[in-house]
Amino acid sequence: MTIIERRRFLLTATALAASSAFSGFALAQTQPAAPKIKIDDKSVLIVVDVQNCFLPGGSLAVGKGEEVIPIINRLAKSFVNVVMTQDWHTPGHVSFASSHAGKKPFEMIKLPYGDQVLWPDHCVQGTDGALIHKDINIPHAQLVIRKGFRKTVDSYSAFREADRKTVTGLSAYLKSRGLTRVFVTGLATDFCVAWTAMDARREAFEVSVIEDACRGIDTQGSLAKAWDAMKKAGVKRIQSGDLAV
Ligand code: VGL
Ligand code: ZN
Repeated sequence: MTIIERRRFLLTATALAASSAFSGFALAQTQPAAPKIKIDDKSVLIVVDVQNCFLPGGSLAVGKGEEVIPIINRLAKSFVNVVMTQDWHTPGHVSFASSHAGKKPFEMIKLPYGDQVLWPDHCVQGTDGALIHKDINIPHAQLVIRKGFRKTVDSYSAFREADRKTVTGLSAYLKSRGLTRVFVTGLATDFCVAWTAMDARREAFEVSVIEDACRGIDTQGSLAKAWDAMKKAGVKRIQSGDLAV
């Protein structure tokens, strides 16, 4: 190597080292954050069953259910379109363990329309337990769908009752308003949220469940099973922080 060659070599080597160090630095600094999901005029927030019976002190309290309330209130401010659901059972409802001699809550029975989990009495029409929790602050919500109001048929889903035939009218309501993007929150992740989300997919809506705005009951592995089924159905699993709110 001549002196000149040696100088050129050293210069090139230094430049390469500097540039690769720099690009490594640049890569670490500018890793793009996933773009936030924008809420548009085709988006609707569904707030499922945030009712006294499912909250602390309620007859079917969902663990940490109260934690969803501030999250849902905050999210709802960014949605023009909000629908709430209300579990709304008759006294002596078929889904209550107390309606079946010798049966206990969380046992399963067979009904004409299929398997039914039995629950403690909850959300009886017109009782305080059935009220939407007082801390839910969404005055602009436009519709409350009451479900499970027939004595002999349960309804986890806000779209279709447990006989899988009777519709609630929610699909037609959303479609006639041009609402195609559904964001589901509330209680309980593994029952009413999951069934609502999967039925929304079946009705061809784009569906996201906002995980941290939901809490589950988780009886006999039901929470993991529900997430699995939702994934298969094409439901997106997102966090409230993924939304541009
Ligand atoms: C629900 C069980 C029974 C729910 C309603 O809101 O997830 N779970 N009824
Ligand atoms: Zn119920």
